[in-house]
Amino acid sequence: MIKWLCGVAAIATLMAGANAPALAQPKGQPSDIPEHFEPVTSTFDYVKREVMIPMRDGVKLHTVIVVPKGAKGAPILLTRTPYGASSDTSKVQSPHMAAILPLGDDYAVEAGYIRVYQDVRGKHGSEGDYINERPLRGPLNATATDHATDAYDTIDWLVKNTPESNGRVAMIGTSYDGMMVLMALTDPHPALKAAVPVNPVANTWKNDDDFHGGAFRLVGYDYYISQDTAKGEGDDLWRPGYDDYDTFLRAGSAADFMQHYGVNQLGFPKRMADHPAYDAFWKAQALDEILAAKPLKVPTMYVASQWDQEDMYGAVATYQATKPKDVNGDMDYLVLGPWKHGGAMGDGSTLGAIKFGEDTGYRFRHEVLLPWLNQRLKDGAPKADTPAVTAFETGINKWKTYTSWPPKAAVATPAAPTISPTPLYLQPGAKLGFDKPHTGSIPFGSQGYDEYISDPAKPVPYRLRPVRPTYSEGSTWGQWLVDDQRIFSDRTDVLTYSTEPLTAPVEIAGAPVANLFASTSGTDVDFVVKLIDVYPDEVPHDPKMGGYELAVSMDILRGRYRKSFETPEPIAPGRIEPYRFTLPNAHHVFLPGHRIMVQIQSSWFPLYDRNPQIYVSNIFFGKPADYRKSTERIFRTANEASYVELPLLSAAKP
Ligand code: PG9
Repeated sequence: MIKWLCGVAAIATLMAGANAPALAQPKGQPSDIPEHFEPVTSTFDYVKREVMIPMRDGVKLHTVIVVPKGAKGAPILLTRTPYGASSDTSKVQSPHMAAILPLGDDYAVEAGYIRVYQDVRGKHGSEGDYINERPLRGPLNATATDHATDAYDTIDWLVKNTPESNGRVAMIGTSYDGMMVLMALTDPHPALKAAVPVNPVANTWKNDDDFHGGAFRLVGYDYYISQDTAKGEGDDLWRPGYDDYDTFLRAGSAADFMQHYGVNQLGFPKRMADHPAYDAFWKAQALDEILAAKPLKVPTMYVASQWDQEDMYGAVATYQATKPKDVNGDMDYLVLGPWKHGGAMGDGSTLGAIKFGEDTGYRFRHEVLLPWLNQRLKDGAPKADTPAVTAFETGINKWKTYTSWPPKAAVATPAAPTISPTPLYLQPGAKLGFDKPHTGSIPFGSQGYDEYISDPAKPVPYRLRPVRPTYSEGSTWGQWLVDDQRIFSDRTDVLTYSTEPLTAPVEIAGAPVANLFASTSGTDVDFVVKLIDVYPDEVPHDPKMGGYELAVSMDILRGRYRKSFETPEPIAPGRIEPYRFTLPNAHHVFLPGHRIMVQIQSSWFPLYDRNPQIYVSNIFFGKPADYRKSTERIFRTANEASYVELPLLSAAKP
């Protein structure tokens, strides 16, 4: 039809051209695009306002305020983010507030909260300079502003300029946004009535994001390329191939990778390379330690994920550091769920192959978080009676409540259970058991250790290859902690120990602790310890889970930090030394018929950079010739008994 009309018009023009003088070309025809288009929003159930809020130093921060239409006396829920306030408030174009906001805001929309997102200074629509993880005012920040003052000034402005509000504000945020919540708590505005740091970055060196046990997370470089190369969202880090295992191995050391890919132009990655140990630089910004030294002023619900692939440290550590100050028991709360990073704010029905029997994220938001917030934010809301600790127990898929974390009671009762730290020992024949090795438990003619060769030229992958880039399309990065560990148990550079099938449940609540007695033929070495639940060979209701090796808790220690995170020390070749390190928190039941497994290895690549295995002053700058094979021995004798200490909830041994 259009074609036909065009044809007719063309013929008409031609004919006109043949018989008549040429028509003057019309000048300045009005554009079809109006100078200002006014969207018609009268049917919308919300009003969206975009404002620039002035901070005390004159810098203005871009803030999006979404108000339920007709709201009066409504509380405000504020998130400060480096990831884009506009995108957080425009998931789709819709007349419905619930549709334009992230899924995890469902409870707040249903309860009539005013939702506010703000770009932190220097990012997206906000003025000012961007400093990644800008330290609080003090030795590392000589200016008069930080994220605490920006939160303060923002809240001050919001309560004075949002006529629909009741003057009460809560802050919530996940990960970096969770760190913004923690920073606001260091000097809170009086209108800040509740805080919810979800998987917050509290201590970047101590197991949040970039360092674990002193080993450095190579795969984090993607984050800095997309986050720190542009005011808005930067490009993804390019790749020469499909498998990150090859990409990182070919690059060499972390510094070589930085140079090859241009990461060495960025401030924060450079600062990390300059501060490989837990020195004054990291301590001055350790939010768990900073908040522990401040009075508790704002009720806070810390939200942790059992399988947080990024920030598994911050929530529990900051809760535990601040809880002793909560003398009346109404300031500090902890929730531990069966989630990945940020999973509390999504659909928490499954994680990878693991099913939880319900949408645990939805239940948390509606039945735990919302009543707790309402009590503090809404006029006349009922008391929520939130327990100090709410934790989902995986294995049996049940929510439990406790008065402390880990659960401790002077006298244990079913209502107030307590943990007893219980060693699960490595034993001869690749076995694990609760009986301590004793003199004579080593069969005649065999040694009291197991050994393997760790070769930095062939590091153990952290997941099945090809390892896809962290944030690539369709990436399953968020579920790598629940990957089946079966593919590693028969590698010759991985030691694997397991119990017999259990005859009674083994229930843990808290942080398992790895205790190795080990020697190396080199002068530095990493140890990775994995605590694994091995499913029975057959699982009739879910056949693909037959024999599945589900990691319940695992982490890494860089040997040079075995005595002190601040002062690294070489290892004497061949000397047997203790290596003790805490694994991430877990609340799990190993069920009858299952087996408990421990895997030990000396690399986890390319999640972490390779240890050269000879002592160099800064591993970031290791040279190709520094990377050497070494032999690791893990001891299991009466005097040098290696074990994983389980936070057993029932004192009874299986
Ligand atoms: N875990 C992310 C991050 C924060 C800070 C530095 C690097 C990564 C995040 O999701 O915000």
